[in-house]
Order: sequence, then structure tokens, then C-alpha cells
Amino acid sequence: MATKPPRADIDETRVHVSRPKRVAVGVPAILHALEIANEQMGVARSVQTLLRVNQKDGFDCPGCAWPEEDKRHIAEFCENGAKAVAEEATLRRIGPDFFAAHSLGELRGHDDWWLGQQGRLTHPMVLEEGATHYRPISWDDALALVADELRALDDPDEAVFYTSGRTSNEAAFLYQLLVRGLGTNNLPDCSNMCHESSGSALTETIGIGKGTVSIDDIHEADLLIVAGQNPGTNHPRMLSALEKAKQRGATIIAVNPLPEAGLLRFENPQTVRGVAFGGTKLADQFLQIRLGGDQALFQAIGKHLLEAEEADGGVLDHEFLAAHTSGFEAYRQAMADASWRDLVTATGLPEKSLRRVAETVRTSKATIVCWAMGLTQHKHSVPTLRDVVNLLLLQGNIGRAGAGVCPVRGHSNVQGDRTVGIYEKPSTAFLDALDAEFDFAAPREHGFDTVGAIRAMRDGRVRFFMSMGGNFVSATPDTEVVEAGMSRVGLTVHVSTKLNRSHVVTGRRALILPTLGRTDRDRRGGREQRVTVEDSMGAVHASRGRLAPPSEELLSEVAIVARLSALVFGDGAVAGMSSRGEEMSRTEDGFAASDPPLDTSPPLVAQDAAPHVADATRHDRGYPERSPREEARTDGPDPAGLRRPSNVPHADWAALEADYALIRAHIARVIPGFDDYEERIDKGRTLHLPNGPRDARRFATPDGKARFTVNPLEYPRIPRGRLLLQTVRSHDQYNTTIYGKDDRYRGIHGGRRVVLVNAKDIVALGFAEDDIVDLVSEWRRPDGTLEERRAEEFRIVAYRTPRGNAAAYYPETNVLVPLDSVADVSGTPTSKSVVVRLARRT
Ligand SMILES: Nc1nc2c(c(=O)[nH]1)N[C@H]1C(S)=C(S)[C@@H](COP(=O)(O)OP(=O)(O)OC[C@H]3O[C@@H](n4cnc5c(=O)[nH]c(N)nc54)[C@H](O)[C@@H]3O)O[C@H]1N2
Ligand SMILES: Nc1nc2c(c(=O)[nH]1)N[C@H]1C(S)=C(S)[C@@H](COP(=O)(O)OP(=O)(O)OC[C@H]3O[C@@H](n4cnc5c(=O)[nH]c(N)nc54)[C@H](O)[C@@H]3O)O[C@H]1N2
Ligand SMILES: [Mo]
Repeated sequence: MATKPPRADIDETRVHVSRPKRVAVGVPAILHALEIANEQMGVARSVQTLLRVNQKDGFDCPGCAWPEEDKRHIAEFCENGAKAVAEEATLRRIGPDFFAAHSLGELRGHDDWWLGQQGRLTHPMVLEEGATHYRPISWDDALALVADELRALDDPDEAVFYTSGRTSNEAAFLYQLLVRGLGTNNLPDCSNMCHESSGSALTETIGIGKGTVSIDDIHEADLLIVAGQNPGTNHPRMLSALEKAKQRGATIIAVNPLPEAGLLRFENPQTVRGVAFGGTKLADQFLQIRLGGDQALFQAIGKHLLEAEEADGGVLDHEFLAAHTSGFEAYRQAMADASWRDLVTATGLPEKSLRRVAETVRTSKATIVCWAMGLTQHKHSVPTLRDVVNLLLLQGNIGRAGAGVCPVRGHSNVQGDRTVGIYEKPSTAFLDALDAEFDFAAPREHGFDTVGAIRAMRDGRVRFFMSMGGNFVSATPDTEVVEAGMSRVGLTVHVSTKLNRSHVVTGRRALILPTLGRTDRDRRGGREQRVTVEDSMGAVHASRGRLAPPSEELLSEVAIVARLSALVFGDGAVAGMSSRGEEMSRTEDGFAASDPPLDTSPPLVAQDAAPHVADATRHDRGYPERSPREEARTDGPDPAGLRRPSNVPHADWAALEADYALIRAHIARVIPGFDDYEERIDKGRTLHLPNGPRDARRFATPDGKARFTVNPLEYPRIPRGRLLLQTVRSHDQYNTTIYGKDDRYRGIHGGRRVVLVNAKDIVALGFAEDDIVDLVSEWRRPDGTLEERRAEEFRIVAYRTPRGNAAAYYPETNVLVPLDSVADVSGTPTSKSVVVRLARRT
């Protein structure tokens, strides 16, 4: 039942184009943010809320994952953070009345902008098979429905559990425990589409899948290379850090096919200088690289450094190379063999420019490379990032002040979610610790990543899909395949704050479970709870919302997962607890009162009808049915008369729901680096997770060294008459959440269905500016057959992008991204590298 993505809500006939901005942020940005905030929240709530963003006793901005500095400003937010907050803290509500008034068919006709604008979800809603409307359902019935569906699976691998990166550490940790308790590692997340390539390349080469710099390092760097990133829009607070570095004398090099405003000049609204004097010029050099040319760029710089070393010496950090790295000689040889001609072709930059940047790198005393999606969403992203590491290793730029790798993460807790176990390929060490803590045996077999999950849905192998936040249908590649696959799923369950397309393109039955966001007060167990998040630099801190939740009906993500776990696993046979019902009644916020009677929902694995869910399947795969500690315990009927569930995680779910500190205590025992978790996040304190390369030049690779790698040069070849399309974010969106129709810095106003093309290409391809065309992607399958995908009605805009390269907005262009077009090793969809032709509309 693939439906055509709607686009009636934004009137595309009114798009107009002005000159792109050369300066980012400044006063207009803040005024624009306040306008949106006032519209959604009113003036008083706006001020009250925005002043708490990223403050020590406030909430973590749900925008990006850029860290806060230790000394906070009064207003520690940016334009786009303010928009993210306004979107969540809006006073608009949609409850049962809304769903009674709008049929599914009607909702499907709206785009994500319209759906998101309707307001916060207030009630659990269910869509029965064949129904035209969602109807309200109680939490008990909703969770029982989920538990029943899980029970009915033949194999836990028929279930998929997606996570978006806003989920707190506490909720994410419980969620992965639930999933592993069920017996699967099917935990795809947004990271699979985002920084997976960074994680893959960094783990292989330096032994940790994270960046190695702190915010102080950014300030202290001598040279910052910002490649494949648009911080003016997506990480605006990073501009303040770059400005600070700049004032201390740092050089900044921007590497991007597009001249993005924020990288070129920045007006800091926090300072008089920013407001009155036209801001700071940020980038000293702007390299307008071809899409996918970055591997060549980093090889070119490496080659130049090695040549300079050969000629004059004094370039490489020999001590570091000898003590901490392996594989140098092979890399040196590979760079000696690399041809300048290829490097020039791939980058589209003359050798002179490449050598000029390389000279800047040569003379830098401490270099940081920052990157985001421009480097991670290509077929050869992992080799590209390995070559970034190679370059930094040459001069010992890892593990010292002002130097290192800085993958700038997207979602505000995407890094934390990984840290606490949201991962389809968990390490054995993590699983062993989890087993020991919860007295069960987690499955060892790897699960589906995002693309793997879609393939399984397409092939009818997924019967249950649950999503902890996010908008799977809109965010993933190959929209038509995803929509068709989703419709084959038996039950789809979305834990969400706002309505989105994933709620209207569903499985045969669907549930919407409304939840609290970052800004909402979370009272559980008679007290206010806080949660924790990890920023892009491995710093963990507490976040506490203050606003009255949009409805009394909302449960926190933690509560939803805890209740579901209790339902499917039973009480976990926690020592000293006589029965599940009794324990529940100890909590203070109605857990027991509203809970379904014990005997109607026996623990999942206690049911004879489906013992295979957690037992037989695991046993069939050769895993022990029980952990050794479990084996040692008596296995008789428990006091409540139920058979003691074997091999499910044992935890006091009700207690965890009532006190999140208990979840943190579990995390601290399972995951290294969280010792004294509770104290270290107290009152604005920050817990810095250990980072081997940064802290002690310790590399958790097989040989204990940072590894040079040899990566044959790759870059996209664009067939004649075609363009290579990158799919990007506008200034008015947060991923699939569309705030408005403008992309102010790029000078696009009033519409999103535009394709930015080099003026010469427009003519060469026989079109004119403002022509309306279809974008047709061409994908050659491994067997040689050509597949076409079409996105209709895009307006051509002449733009300063390299010849042969084009850009258009995501998610509208996800229909064009072939499911099988993924990055080698990491499996990330190649969202920045889609071959298209412009097709005249017939
Ligand atoms: N306001 C706002 N903030 C956000 C988000 C949002 O949607 N809105 N999303 C969040 C998320 S989840 C993420 S992952 C980040 C995304 O942050 P970004 O990665 O900055 O986001 P994109 O819009 O995908 O921009 C990619 C940038 O890389 C450039 N680029 C594309 N291909 C190449 C290439 O081959 N080489 C080079 N050198 N450059 C290239 C593009 O021109 C563009 O400037 O932002 C986070 N923050
Ligand atoms: N073509 C193309 N595709 C891409 C990309 C690209 O650059 N190009 N970028 C990729 C990247 S980097 C990413 S990260 C993914 C993003 O993919 P997702 O993370 O799946 O998508 P979002 O749009 O961020 O999800 C927004 C939804 O999250 C829900 N939500 C918001 N806050 C909360 C909360 O606190 N709790 C809960 N439970 N729900 C909440 C709301 O219902 C909202 O509608 O998209 C990827 N897809
Ligand atoms: Mo992302």
C-alpha cells in the first residue's frame, strides 16, 4: 500500500529565491526563533522555557549534540535549538477528538510539516485492522496488546525495535534490556543512517567509535578542518566555539561543495562585537570540493606531508609514530603511489589548492578534523574517514591538547544511546556484563540495522515493529519500499511526542503511545525524576524538564518500557519480593491501581503456548537456556504460583520506574566509566566518560596501536548527462520535523521542492532556471539492471555548487535513495550521493 508522498500543504508555486546569505546567526536569527517560539508557546512560556535550555539545572536542548561550555550564558541556545524547543513545548494538543475528526486516509494526504504542526499527542491511540480512524485506548490495553503480539511471534527476530537519538540513557538502557530479554538484537537506530561510518572507521583505527576531543580542545586548536558539515544550520552553537578558537589564533578550513553561510562568517548574538561589527570571518580557506572528493583531499594532504618530510624533515611526529601506531610504512608507500591527477579529478580542486591546504596542515601545531553527514553518507565513507585518521596520525594529532577527531553528532543523545546498548552488533563484553547484572543470557547473534530491517520488512519477515521516537517511514531511504514493507507488519508501535508520517503509514494494526519530551516535568514514584544524556564529546549530564506535561495521560519513555517489561517478563523474581502485584502497589503513582490483573497477563515465557520466544529459540542457537547464576537457583514455582521464568532479565521493573537512579545504578555496573554515576551528575556536574585515545593514547585495537590503513582511492563517477544529488537539511527543519518553508541562509523562501544546480549545468542539460522537473534517480543493480525512482515537480534553482553536483532537501528526496545503495562496511544509506537526471514533465 505504498502511498504517494503528499505535498499539498506547502504551496510550492510561491517559492522565491534571493541571494544566499554570507553571514550566519546574528540578531535576525534570534528574532526569527522568538517569533516561532511565541507562536507555539506564547511569550511567558517562551521566556520561561528558553532560559532553562542547557542550563545546569535545566534540560538538555533537544536540538543537536554539540556540548555546552562549562561557563554558561544566560541564554544558552541558538535559533534552531529554540525552534526545537518550541516544537516540543508548543501549547497545541491533539487528542481523541482530533483523531475522530481526521481519517487515516486524510492524514496520509498531509506532509510531515502539517502533521507536526498539529501539536503534542495526549492519549494512547489504537488503529484496529481495517479501521479508518485511530481510537483512544487505555495504557493497560495498549501494553497488553503489545505483549500479546510479542507472545504470538514464532521467533523473537521477527520483531524490530528502532530508536531515534533523543531517548535518554535511562530509557534506552531499559529498552535494549527489554529487547535482549525477548531474545533478539534487532535494535536498528538513527545512527545507522547518520554517524555509523564514523563509528566503523574510528573503532577499526583508534579503538573507540567516538571523537577524541573536548570543547577545550576546539578552543585550543591551531587548525580546524570542518568538512561535510553545515554548522550554521545544524550545530549553531559550534560557531561560538569556532569563533573562540579563531580569536585565539586558530585557522579554519571549510571543506564543502556549498558555500554555507555559517562557515564563512558568523555574527555572535551574545557579544556586542557580533551584533555591531558584522561578526567574525570564520573560514580562512574555503575548499569547494566535489561531492565525495574528501578521501582524495585527505590523501592529497597526507601525500604532501610525506613529500615534505622526505625533502626537509621535521613534519612527522616520529616519536608518536614509533610508540603508538602500526602500519605506517604501507600507508607511506600507498601515498607515494597515489597520483596527483586522480586526486585533482576526484576533488575538483587544482593541485596548487591542495598543496596550499596541505601546507597549512604541515605548519599547524595541533589539528582537529570535524565532520558530519557530508563525510558519512557516501559509498566510500568508511575509507574516507580512515584516511582522515591516517592524516592526523602522521603529526601525532590524537591524544593531545587541541588535536583529534571530532565527528559532530546529530541527535542530542544519539551517542549516549549507543553507549548504553542501543546497537544491533553489541560486543561480547557488554553482553556478558548485561547477563551477569540481570541474570539471563542475552542473544549473541547480531540483529538488523536500519537497512537490514527494511529488507526484512519488504520480504515479509517482520511481524512487529516498535519505535522509540523518530519517524522511520520518512527518515529512511527508498520511501516506497519502506511504506510497502511497513504495511506487511502485523503491529507497529510508536512512542512519540508529535504526530508524523510513521503514524499514518502503519502495519495492519498500529499504536501511538504518547510520551514526555525533554522539556516536560517527569514525576514518577512521588518525586521529580531526571534523566541523563551524553553529548558529542562523551560528557554525560542530567536533564530535567520543568513544564507541566501536555496531558495527565502521558507516561515517560522509562515508564512505558518498564511496564511493558513487567508485563512480558513478570516480576523478574527479585529477591524479597513476594509477588508482582504487591511490589507494584508499593509505588506511589497508580502503577498498581491501573495495572491489569496479574493472571490475565502471565509473563511471556511462562506461557506454555509460546515457550520458544525466549527459550527454545535461544536453545536452538546453542546458547545456554539460563545464565550460570540462574542455573544455581531453585527452579520451582514462585510464591505467586507462576512458573519462574527462565532466562529473562531479572529486575524490579516497578522500582526502576519509580526511581531512575536505580536504572543508573544498573548502568554503572554494566558499562565501564559510569562509576559514582549519581554523584557525578549532581547539580550541574558533568561525567566525562573515559576515552582511551584522548586520555592516555591508549588504543583498544587488536595490537594496541592506532592503525594506519591503506585505502584505494574512490570517488563517484557521474554518468554523462546526469547529476550527483546530495540530500540536505534546510534551515527550517529538524530532520523530518519541518518548522517552516524557508532556507534563509541559502536564500530559498516559501518552498522545499527545489533542486540546486550549477548555472552552467542547467544550460548544458537544456533547461532554464525555474523550470519544473522531475528528479529521476538511476541505480544500477549489481546484476546490471537499471532501476529508476522518481520524485516529482522540483523547481530548478541556479546555485554555487560544483559542476555535476546538485542538492535538494531531505526527506522529500528519500524516494530517490535506493535501499541497496549503502556505504561499504557501515551500511549507511548514501544520502549524499544519488545519481539523478532532470526529466522534463510530460
Ligand atoms: N536545526 C537542525 N539541527 C540539526 C538537524 C536538523 O535537521 N536541523 N539534524 C541533526 C542531525 S540528526 C544531524 S546528523 C546533524 C546533521 O548535520 P549536517 O551534516 O551539517 O547536515 P546536512 O544538512 O546533511 O549537511 C551536510 C553538509 O555536508 C555538505 N556535504 C555534502 N556532501 C559532501 C561531500 O561529499 N563532501 C563535503 N566535504 N561536504 C559535503 C553539504 O553541502 C552540507 O553542508 O545535524 C543535527 N542538528
Ligand atoms: N535522504 C536523507 N535521509 C536521511 C538523512 C539525510 O541527510 N538524507 N539523515 C539521516 C539522519 S543523520 C538521521 S539522524 C535520521 C533521523 O531519523 P529519525 O531520528 O527517525 O527522525 P526525526 O525526524 O529526528 O524524528 C522525529 C520524531 O521524533 C519524535 N520525537 C521527538 N522528540 C521525542 C522524544 O523526546 N521522545 C520520543 N519518544 N519521540 C520524540 C516525534 O514524534 C518526531 O516526529 O534521518 C536520516 N535520513
Ligand atoms: Mo543524524
